Amino acid sequence: MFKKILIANRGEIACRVIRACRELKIATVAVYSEADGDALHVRMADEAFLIGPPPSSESYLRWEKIIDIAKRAGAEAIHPGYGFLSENAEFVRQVEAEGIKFIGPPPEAMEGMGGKMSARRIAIEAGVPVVPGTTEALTSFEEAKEVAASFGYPIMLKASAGGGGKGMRLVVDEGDLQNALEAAQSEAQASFGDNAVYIEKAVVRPRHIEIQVFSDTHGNHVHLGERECSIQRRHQKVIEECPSPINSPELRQKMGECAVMVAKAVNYVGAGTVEFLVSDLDRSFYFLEMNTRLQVEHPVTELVTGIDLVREQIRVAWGGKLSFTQEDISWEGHSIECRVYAEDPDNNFLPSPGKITRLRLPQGPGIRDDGGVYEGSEVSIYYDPMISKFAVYARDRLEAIDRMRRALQEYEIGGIKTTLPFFRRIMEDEEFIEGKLDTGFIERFNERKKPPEISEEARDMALIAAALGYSGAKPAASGAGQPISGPSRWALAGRAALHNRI
Ligand code: MV4
Repeated sequence: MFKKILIANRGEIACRVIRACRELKIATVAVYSEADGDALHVRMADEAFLIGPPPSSESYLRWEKIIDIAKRAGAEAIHPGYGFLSENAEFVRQVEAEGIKFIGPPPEAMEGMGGKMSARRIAIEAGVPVVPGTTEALTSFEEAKEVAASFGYPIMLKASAGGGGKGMRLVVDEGDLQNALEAAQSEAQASFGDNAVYIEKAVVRPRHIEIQVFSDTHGNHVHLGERECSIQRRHQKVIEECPSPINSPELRQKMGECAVMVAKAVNYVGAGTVEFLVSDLDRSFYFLEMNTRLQVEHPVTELVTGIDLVREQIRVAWGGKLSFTQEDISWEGHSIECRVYAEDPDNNFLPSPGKITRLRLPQGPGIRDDGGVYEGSEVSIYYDPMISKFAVYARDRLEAIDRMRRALQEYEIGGIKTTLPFFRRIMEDEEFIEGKLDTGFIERFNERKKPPEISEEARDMALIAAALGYSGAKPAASGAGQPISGPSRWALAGRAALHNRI
């Protein structure tokens, strides 16, 4: 096994990888920017090296410096985490040219899946259903008009190089096509230096469900089931769960087989994720893209399958065979993860950097916190403001929701605003509890939670009712528990006293 690994990342994912290394008795090398001298990953690693100024373009993306440190420190492998250099095929080639193992897929697999059009061609070739559409860049408005008419509106224009919704437009009829095409192309050019845009038929109210795949260098390819990731805000996942509320053994098997077909088609190695859009109407599913990295939301799969994906990544990079076969994998219980961000949910999710003056993590049954901060750490403006991923595990979905509610009450982060209050509200939401999830969930949720436009008289009555302790709230539909609308009064009083707030 490797004796020493360099982690080319920061925050919670660097900490996650260091934890796996420690269990494997592998020494760890951290790299850090000038903004991260006191960061948790630096404290956790056996060694740490400064790589440059705070902006990631001058630190975490400087691959030549990172490779140089790996060589100096004697690291035999580099784990890229997610983001930063994790899907950069050129980086992989440079790492391997120095005789260092890259913990991830071969560069050819990254390139094959790197562009949406190329990924679609590979999936079609493999016999996997893709959303009806084209696989070549549009060359003119006339062509776009013809193609769109042949598929029927609504259609989506998508940038081949796209990600995060950039260069993507929904077009509901021909009248909007020309403007949308020009906008998508210029956005794609500006964001990715590539104006290639193609057409897909739009799937109405889709679910975003992805399949975790794993491959080794001995030709074994397996899947570890699905993650439901429909709850997103501005193309950022917010809550993920496993299994999907619409899961059935048949659907999992069908999607799993398709995901494995994609992995095989690109000679995949390591942990990967195949994304699908799933129609709520008939549960038909379509390949969307493949992420050639370990994903943020991997813990929900780990909790339900019992498999440590990072440990397995390291084993596979070393050249070992997968430690399990497809038949060995089973799914037990239900897991839900909330991404805790240093953002103000009551102010349009404005980033809220600053010092974490208080941190109290939930404890007790069925809890997992993948954090990257500690009490006293600074949340910097330079990087993604996700400070922790918080997951619960229970026997079934309703028990998991009850557990998440309880845990979110225990969870306290002081000094900065976080998305914790937002999650407390979602866990009380009827649509969420019923598992009616699609990519429009957050938007509808925000509409539902908007304070209603009411007369002053009605508002006064409501205020009086509130003061008298009346509540119009319906009990939530959860099986086990009663709805919890925030901490109980004794808890609040106790906490306030503790903090000298009273
Ligand atoms: C779609 C779609 C409907 N039909 N493609 C958004 C980001 C990108 N990864 C794919 N996206 C979508 N592609 C077709 N043909 C709807 C979305 C979409 C979406 C997908 C997943 C999660 C959230 C979303 C929010 C809006 C739109």
